[in-house]
Amino acid sequence: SKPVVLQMGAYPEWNEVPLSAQYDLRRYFEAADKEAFLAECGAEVRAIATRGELGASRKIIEACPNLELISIYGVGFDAVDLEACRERGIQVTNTPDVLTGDVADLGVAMMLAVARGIVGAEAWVRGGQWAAKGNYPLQRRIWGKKAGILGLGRIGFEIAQRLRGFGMDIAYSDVAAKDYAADLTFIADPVALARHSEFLFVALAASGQTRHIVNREVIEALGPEGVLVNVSRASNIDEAALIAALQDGRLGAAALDVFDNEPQIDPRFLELPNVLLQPHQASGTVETRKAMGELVRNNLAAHFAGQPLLTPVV
Ligand code: 8YV
Repeated sequence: SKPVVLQMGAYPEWNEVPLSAQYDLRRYFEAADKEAFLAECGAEVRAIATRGELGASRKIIEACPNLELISIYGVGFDAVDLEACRERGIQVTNTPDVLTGDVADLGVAMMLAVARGIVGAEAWVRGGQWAAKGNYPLQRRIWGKKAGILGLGRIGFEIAQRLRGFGMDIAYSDVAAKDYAADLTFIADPVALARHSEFLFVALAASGQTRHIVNREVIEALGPEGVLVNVSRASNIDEAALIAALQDGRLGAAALDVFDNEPQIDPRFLELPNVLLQPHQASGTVETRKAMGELVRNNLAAHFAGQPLLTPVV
C-alpha cells in the first residue's frame, strides 16, 4: 500500500498527478472540518507535502504522531515549525536553486515596472489618455543608480547579477561579507544600506531573527525617492510602518510580492498609488513549478527508499 501523505495545499495538475500515483494523498486544504479531518487520518500520515507559504504548524505536526518527513514546495521554511520537527526527529526538505532565477527575474521586473511606470503607462494607452491628453508623465531612470540588496544568498546574488547589466552601483547587507561578492560593497547595517540605496531589494530568508528587519528607520533611510522591492517574506518588513511611510511620502514607492495575512492583504494597499502589488508569484513559472514538484517528489521518494534526502533543510 502507498504511504499516506498529508497535502496542505493544491499543486498544478502535472505535479498532483504523479504525486497521487505514488502516495495516498489526504487533502487537508479540501477538508471542511480541519480538526475532524486530522483526528481521522493524522495517525496514518508518514509525510506532509506543503507549500512555502503554508508550511506546517506545531498543531498539525502534533496531530501526526507517525510523521517522518515534511517536503516543502518552496525554498522558504519559515512556516514550518522546525523546533517541533527537531524534537521528534522529523526531517524537512525544501526546493532551493530551482526557483532562484525566477524570483530574481520578478524582483528586477518589479523594479523596472515601478521606476518606469509601466503599469500606469499601459493603462494610459488602454484608457485613451494618450490620444486625449498627450504624453505620459516622465518617470525615473534605473541604469547607473544605486541598488542595495538585503540578504545576499542565492536569490540576492542572482538579483545582483541581473543589476550588473544595468550598470548599477550594488551594495548588500548580510550577517557577514560574502567571498563570492568581492566586487560588491558590503554594508552590514540595514539602515546604512538603505541610506546608500535608491532601490532596496529584500531577499532574506525569513526567521525570528529577521522579523521586521526593515523597520521604520530603514524605510525612512531609503527615503521619499527610494523604492523598496520585496520578494522574500512579508515578516521581514514592518508592514504597518511601510503603509504609513507610503501614505505620507516618507518612502517613494514599494513593489511587493508578499504580504502579511496573504491573500487577504491589508486593504489600505489598494488605495495607494505608489505601490506595485503582486500575488506571491515570484517562483510562478511553469518551468520552475515543474522543477519544484519534481524535487518534492524526489525528496519523498529518497526518504521512503531509505536514501539520503536531496535538499534537506539545515
Ligand atoms: C511558494 C515561496 O512556495 O519558495 C518559497 O518559499 O514562497 C514560493 O515559491 C510558492 O508560491 C508555492 O507555494
